[in-house]
Amino acid sequence: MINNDTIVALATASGSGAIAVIRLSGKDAITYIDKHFRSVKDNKSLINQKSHTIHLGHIIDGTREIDEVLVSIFKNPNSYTGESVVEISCHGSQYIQQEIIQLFLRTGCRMANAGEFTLRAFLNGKLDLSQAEAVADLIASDNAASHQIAMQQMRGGFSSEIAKLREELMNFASLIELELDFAEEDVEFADRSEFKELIDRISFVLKRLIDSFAVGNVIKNGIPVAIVGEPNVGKSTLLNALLNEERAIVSDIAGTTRDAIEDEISIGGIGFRFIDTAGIRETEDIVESIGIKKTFEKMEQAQVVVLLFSAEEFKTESQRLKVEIEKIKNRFPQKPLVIIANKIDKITNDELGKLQSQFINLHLLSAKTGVGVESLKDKLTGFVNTGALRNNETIVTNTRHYDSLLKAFEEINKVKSGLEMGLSGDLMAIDIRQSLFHFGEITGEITTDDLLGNIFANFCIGK
Ligand SMILES: Nc1nc2c(ncn2[C@@H]2O[C@H](COP(=O)(O)OP(=O)(O)OP(=O)(O)O)[C@@H](O)[C@H]2O)c(=O)[nH]1
Ligand SMILES: [Mg+2]
Repeated sequence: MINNDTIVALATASGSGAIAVIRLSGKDAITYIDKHFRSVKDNKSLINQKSHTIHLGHIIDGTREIDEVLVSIFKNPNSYTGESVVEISCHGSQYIQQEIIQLFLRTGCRMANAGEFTLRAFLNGKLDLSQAEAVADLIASDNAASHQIAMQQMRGGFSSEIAKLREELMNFASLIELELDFAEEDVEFADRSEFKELIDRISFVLKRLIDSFAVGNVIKNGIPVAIVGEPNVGKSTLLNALLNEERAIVSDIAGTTRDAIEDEISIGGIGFRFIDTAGIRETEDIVESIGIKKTFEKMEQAQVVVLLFSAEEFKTESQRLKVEIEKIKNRFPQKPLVIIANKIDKITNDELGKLQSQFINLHLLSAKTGVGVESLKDKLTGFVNTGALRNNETIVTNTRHYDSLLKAFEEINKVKSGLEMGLSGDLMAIDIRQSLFHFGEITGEITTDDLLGNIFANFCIGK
């Protein structure tokens, strides 16, 4: 992939705003802007300006002024992409944005593909592949946790950990391969006990990174929490209370919610996706029964299930509820379950006390008055293991990295048992090379055009 052309794209969000930024990158970026820029004060040529300078002037198409703008100049190789980059800050009218972009397309630029600026940064060695992916994660981050992880990955925390292991392993691989050249002499350049120590260390780090994906995946995608229960117990009211918004229709008619309703909020810096579901009951109604089927699917997919009953029912039908709770527990034995008595505003304090002694761990709540909603949020964050996050450890959030780590781990374990069995150097070298390959996949020492295409296609245009 060699890029000889100069690309252009809108870098800010599409639509109108106070200011928009249009970005050019490539060998002719500065020549092109110079053609269409007229300084406000003097007749300066942008070609002769220093890198990292900003210039006030007009974008002109022949004699026509399109806008008054600020132009920032970054000269190759000191820019985001490593090429010459020009950023035009113009007034954020969509008309102006389009006029300027069209002007540069006519001048010789090509419209940038999704993620192409970052792709070029990668190809020019400005960032490695996992850092480039972190750029997309950073843009997508919408809570403190995903932001923290993306920032850490973008700074290169993850890559440097991988690169270090890879280098050490590479050194040993070379020594072992060197031994092969002296096969007749039966020499050992690679100290086997040192090697074993390294393999153990690598295997330990890989295991930690692989395990971190359980947390990372949850942080990146939000934690799905299904709110389930019989009709009319207040599931939709609870959803609204959690979101602080009238998201779902609430009514005293049983069977109000028929389709699952989802929305996300951040609690304690972590994204939670709440799913309000159709109340579970026997029904003849076809639409409702489809909704109920969906409820069970959502429970299946959820990380946590919030099971709601009405406090009044607890009072009058406690035996039945015990059976219902057992049913759910048996159906989803692995799933963290929060059992809630809602509508506690409708029962007396005495009755509340009784309830609590009868059902341990029952969460008391009134979705209507808001009592118990905050403590429910605390309980939910308790389900997320945030230890790694607090300690600022590297957390893997990317499925591609996770896959490569698993494969590398598998190969390293082969090397390990090879060492234990006294496997010959040539066979061991193969396994080592394989694990090196998977390390390289993460940081991008080893890539294919297909892989790059897939990764950068998920970026926005202009990034
Ligand atoms: N007093 C009191 N009423 C509540 C409370 N929570 C919900 N309600 C009322 O209970 C009724 C049913 O509430 P919804 O939130 O629609 O119940 P739901 O579980 O979503 O019901 P379906 O969608 O039919 O399954 C409404 O009239 C709510 O105002 C509460 O904490 N206290
Ligand atoms: Mg409802």
